[in-house]
Amino acid sequence: MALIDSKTGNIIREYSIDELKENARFMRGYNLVALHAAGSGHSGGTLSIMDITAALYLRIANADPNNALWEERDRIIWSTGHKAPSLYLGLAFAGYYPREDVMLLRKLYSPFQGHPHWLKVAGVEASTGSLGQGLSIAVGIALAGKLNGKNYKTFCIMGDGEQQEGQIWEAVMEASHYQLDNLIGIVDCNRLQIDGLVKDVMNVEPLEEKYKSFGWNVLRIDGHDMQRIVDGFEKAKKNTDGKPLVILCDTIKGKGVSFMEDVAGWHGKSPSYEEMIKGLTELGLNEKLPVNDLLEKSKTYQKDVEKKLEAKHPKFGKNYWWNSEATMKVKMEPTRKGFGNSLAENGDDERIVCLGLDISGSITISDFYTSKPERKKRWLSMGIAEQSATAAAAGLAKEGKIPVLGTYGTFAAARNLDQIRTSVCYGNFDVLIAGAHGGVSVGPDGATHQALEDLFAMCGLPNMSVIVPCDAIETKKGTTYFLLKHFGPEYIRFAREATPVVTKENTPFVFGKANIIRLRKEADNFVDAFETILASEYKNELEHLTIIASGPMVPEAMRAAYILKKEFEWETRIINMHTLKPIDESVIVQSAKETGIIITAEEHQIGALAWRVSEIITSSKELYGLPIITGAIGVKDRFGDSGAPWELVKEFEVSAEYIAAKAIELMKVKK
Ligand SMILES: Cc1ncc(C[n+]2csc(CCOP(=O)(O)OP(=O)(O)O)c2C)c(N)n1
Repeated sequence: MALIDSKTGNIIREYSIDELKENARFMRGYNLVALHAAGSGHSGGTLSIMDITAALYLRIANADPNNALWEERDRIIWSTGHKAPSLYLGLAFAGYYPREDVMLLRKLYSPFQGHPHWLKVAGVEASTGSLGQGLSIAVGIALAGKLNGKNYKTFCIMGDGEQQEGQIWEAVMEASHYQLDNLIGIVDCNRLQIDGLVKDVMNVEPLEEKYKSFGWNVLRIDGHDMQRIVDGFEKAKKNTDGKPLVILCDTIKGKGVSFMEDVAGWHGKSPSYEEMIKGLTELGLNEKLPVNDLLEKSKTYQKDVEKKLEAKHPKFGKNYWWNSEATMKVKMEPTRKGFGNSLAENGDDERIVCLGLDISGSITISDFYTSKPERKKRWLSMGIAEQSATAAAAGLAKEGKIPVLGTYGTFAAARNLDQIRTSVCYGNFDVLIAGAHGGVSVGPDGATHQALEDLFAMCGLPNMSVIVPCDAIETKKGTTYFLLKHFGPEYIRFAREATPVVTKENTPFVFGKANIIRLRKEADNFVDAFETILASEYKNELEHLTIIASGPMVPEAMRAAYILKKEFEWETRIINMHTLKPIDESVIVQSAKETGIIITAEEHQIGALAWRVSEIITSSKELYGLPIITGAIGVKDRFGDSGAPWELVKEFEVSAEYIAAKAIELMKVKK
């Protein structure tokens, strides 16, 4: 069977092996153009899975593109959400929507998010992006199929690196226990993951024996030989012996584009224009795709996005955006660099061990050993297995080590939350956890990769200490403090994107004590216009209002203070609350009393900072009866979105302009 008209039962179209090959080739071409237009994304894994995608969506799976929720359809779950462009193209080629729509990949407000969301695109069966969860979803769908007496098959596409997630093996057990012979696992065995070869990062082989020993049927095929793919899938669809079946597909990462093939560096990279053309030429498609029209579609959409964003952004007398004019000039550097710099500088202490979670270069944890190969013996690659690595870190700490682990904030502080709570915090172990790529400004990867709730949990855990540094320099200071001067569970949260550097080497940094930042004068460089003083040494200057900010919101608060001074002559007290736990209570109480207006600013769901500040204000005897006006800037109870980092800062209303607009609103009610 294949693509079916669900009303009549007639087959819409049948594809021969040669036609499937040809479609896979074109899908690879569209993939390159979409990734180039997006300016980010995953080239390697989308190309390795493309032949399988073509076979599944055009010939193997029963589906009706005009009735995406047809009850009898086969379900396809993409556990490897980062291969979303292949999924989108599979659906487009099957006729769910025009192929050119995929050119909106990873753009703001677009249904074609960096990782698939089933509520946004017809034909997408599950929202994924956090690896290791798809097979469990597939087990649920297959179980429901059995319970409901349905004949559909459930396919689940996984990566070989992804097999390192323990949850996969829980689902493998469940499928076998419930005799789910309506479930077909597919593993894209391209032998690479982000940090290198799967066998070096954390060996998962022999997969065949492993699946068999869990009671599964196993097929191993060449994932680029269309005839074998189709034969394998047809055999799998006939599987009815009470055992689930997995197809291990041997593939090449980057398949079809010579300079991408087998190169780990192409995992999460998109091609430049020249690389796209080179790739299309190799695929024999340079003259065959409407490249200019496709790129035009993406550009036109992008222009509309920018217009929409600009229309909603609060307006002032002039443009105060970063580097818009000489006085707004700042140096931008990714905060994550400070983390790597500290590990590189302080890693000689033999007690320090760093645990890699397969995203080591990007979050800079690998700087621990890059220029000091002798430290490699203290580098523990744990694979994509955040939960086990967290508890292993507790074990290492118990035996006197100082373990450091880090990954995206969502996977560093949510995926493994119970392990942090019970194994690390309850035991009160000296484990440093880095939540990298925090906030919406991680950008086009979208909602699944944007840590917006991590600080609720981390600040809520007894024994945990939390630092949210405002720039690369402060990230280095915070990391060094946690590493060498502090004992206990520690969470440091920093961003991916380059953000303004607003502190200097000699700026005070005292754990648990906030800094006060004041705009003093006009200067050539934005940062030089400000003075920073340790809060405990600050004398009241009768400012009109206070902004309490943490992380990358500190530079935004400084810009807001600049806007308010220029436009209204108002003086703002900015508090850099770099330590969220333990929070500096006295500066909050003092500033509430002295300025009467407190605005909090956090790149997080509103509350990690705002609610704590409110609680301190409302419960402080010193403030009883005083009219304190408060406002909160942060994400308003929504999931993130794909988009460029600074677009998201605007869309999620966490820019200086939103802080300034809030200040104007509150100043109107201040007596
Ligand atoms: C829970 C979780 N941890 C980490 C990541 C970040 N990440 C995205 S892709 C990837 C590597 C996946 O490797 P593999 O499964 O082999 O996929 P492929 O090489 O085929 O792209 C990682 C670690 C994630 N998305 N989810």
